[in-house]
Amino acid sequence: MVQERINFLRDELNKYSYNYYVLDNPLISDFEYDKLYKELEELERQNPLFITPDSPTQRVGGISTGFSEVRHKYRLYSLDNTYNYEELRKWYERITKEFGSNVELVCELKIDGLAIALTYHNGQFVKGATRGNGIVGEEITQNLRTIKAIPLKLFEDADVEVRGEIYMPKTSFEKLNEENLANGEKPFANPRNAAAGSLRQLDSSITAKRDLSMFTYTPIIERALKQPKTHWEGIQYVKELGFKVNPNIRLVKDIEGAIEYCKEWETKRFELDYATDGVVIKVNNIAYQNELGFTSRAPKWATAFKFPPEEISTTLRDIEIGIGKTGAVTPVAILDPVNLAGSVVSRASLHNFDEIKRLDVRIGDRVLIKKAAEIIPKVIKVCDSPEHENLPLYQLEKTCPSCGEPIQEIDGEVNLYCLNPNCPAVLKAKLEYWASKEAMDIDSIGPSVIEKLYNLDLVKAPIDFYKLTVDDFLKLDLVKEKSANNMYSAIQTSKTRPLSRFITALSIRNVGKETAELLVNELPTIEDFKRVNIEKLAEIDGIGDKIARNVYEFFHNEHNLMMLDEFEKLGFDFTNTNSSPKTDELSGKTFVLTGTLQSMTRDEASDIIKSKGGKTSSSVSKKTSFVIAGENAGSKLDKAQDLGVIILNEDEFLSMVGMK
Ligand code: 0OX
Repeated sequence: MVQERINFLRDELNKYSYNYYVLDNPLISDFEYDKLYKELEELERQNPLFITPDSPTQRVGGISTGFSEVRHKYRLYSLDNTYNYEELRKWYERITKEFGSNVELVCELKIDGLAIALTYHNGQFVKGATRGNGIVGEEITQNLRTIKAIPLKLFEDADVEVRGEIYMPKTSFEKLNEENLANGEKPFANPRNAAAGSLRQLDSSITAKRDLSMFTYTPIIERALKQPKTHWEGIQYVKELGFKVNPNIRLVKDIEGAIEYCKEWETKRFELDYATDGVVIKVNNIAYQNELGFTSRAPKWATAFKFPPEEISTTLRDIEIGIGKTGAVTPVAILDPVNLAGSVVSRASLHNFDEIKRLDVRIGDRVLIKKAAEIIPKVIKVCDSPEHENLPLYQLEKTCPSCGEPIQEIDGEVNLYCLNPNCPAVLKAKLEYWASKEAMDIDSIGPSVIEKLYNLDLVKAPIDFYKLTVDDFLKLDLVKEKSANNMYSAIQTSKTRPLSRFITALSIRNVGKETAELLVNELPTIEDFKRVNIEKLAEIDGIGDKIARNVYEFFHNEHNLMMLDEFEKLGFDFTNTNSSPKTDELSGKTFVLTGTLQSMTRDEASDIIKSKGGKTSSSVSKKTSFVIAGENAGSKLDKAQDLGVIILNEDEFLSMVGMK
């Protein structure tokens, strides 16, 4: 009896949830749903043996300690893309050459979310993973189970893998950001980041509270009642199995039909409550797809038309001067707030003062701003207007807004600098960089804590972090015992970071993470840094004269040497070079990475090389063993060709390191 009631409630609730979240067709009120849900919850509590994994009460799991890596059964390929209709026609021509004219195409909106893969066994959801690099992703099954548009059980007892895009509706994103701001938390930059942040929660009850959904777009049917012969049929079939599919998908006769679809959605997309960044066009016939196959990174049977990057005009109200950790002065445009690509923008990059001169930007101008792939928008031009000529020319600041010292030029550098070593803006920027992920990675010490510590005269230089007591943190407003303890121990932990991190954190001009690693490879102890001369430094592969001089000067400055001694006395472990590779198969080989890689970032590729005993360098020379060239590789690729250095594409590199 009870079991029957439990089964009945479960099936009813699943039906209502499916209608609401997948079909967007509510059948009952929230109140009625909640009433049935509570009844089921109570019955299950009394009869736990009758709980099944597909019960709506079983969507939220526990807290996990981390996400494990999973190798995808089928690789998740990338997509070739274009901003241009002519290229779409050329792509189609190559296809019709093989199969005759009138090859049917399927057009889908390209959802700007996170690609994931879901595995179903005997109709049950068993595993969900992020795309990762397309070969290996992260297992996030627990979190995906909380998403109501993802069925826990299919309408058929089938074995399938589906891919799709997880997204957060624009309205939910705005609401979440309002809540974050009200709670003093950082807002997300856009719905995509909000969805990604929600999926990366270790506590699945947090993911469950976020309004996430999923559109399914790739069915891989391993065992089921039907085996679709076209992509269109496949999409209809996954709908029958219980998945949510974007309603705006369209079957067209040829490329002109697809172009019409792109034109239509270029403007209509702003009416949608989810972010889209283009149209995916796929050959409908699966036999044709199989014949066309894949390039090293993408299917030949699909391509993406990307919507042009959004641009919008607004008024430039002011130009603020930012001062970086090396004293570099960077101008930032302060704008009348405008909505651009789904987020409100009130600041934009102006790069440097040469750029201001080139664009002839004047305060009060109407300017065009653009957001492409990068998150920070930039000013791209001044809009024509009769007022422009009457506005005063922008006058370069002569003194640093933070310390009042003169702003200066440095030979051979585009940037201008504040060279006052005691400038508060420079000191704070150095402290922020010291604590950042890239450098000493002191979790919980962010810019606002640093501002407070600085203003209370508790920290003026990185060494001061290590003299703080728990009581010092309690002097900061809003800081309670628990977070004071956390901050204190995060600082202590950072003492054990490898030497390359410490060298990075020092903010030596032109010495970033990668250069610091090159240096530590050759100079494994801090004593080596103190002893080495300029000539020896400049001989290190990837280290030019300028960097050699900066490093030498840093380690021959009396104040800096005293500071290093102090670090050592405070218990810093400079012996941790962390350069011992896991294997030595690439030992003696130097790699230069150039262009955009598809399956990983350049930093990740560089980590792989180092873990196998190889070295990376930022410039190509005769000593370079291999250049790995990604998309849009530029002058480094040309130089490699000139010097006869071996050039690898991404796939060749992946094969070399055993990842393909
Ligand atoms: C999307 C989307 C992404 C099929 C072969 C490579 C990509 N973001 O909406 N990818 C695909 O297709 C795969 N379709 C989509 N609709």
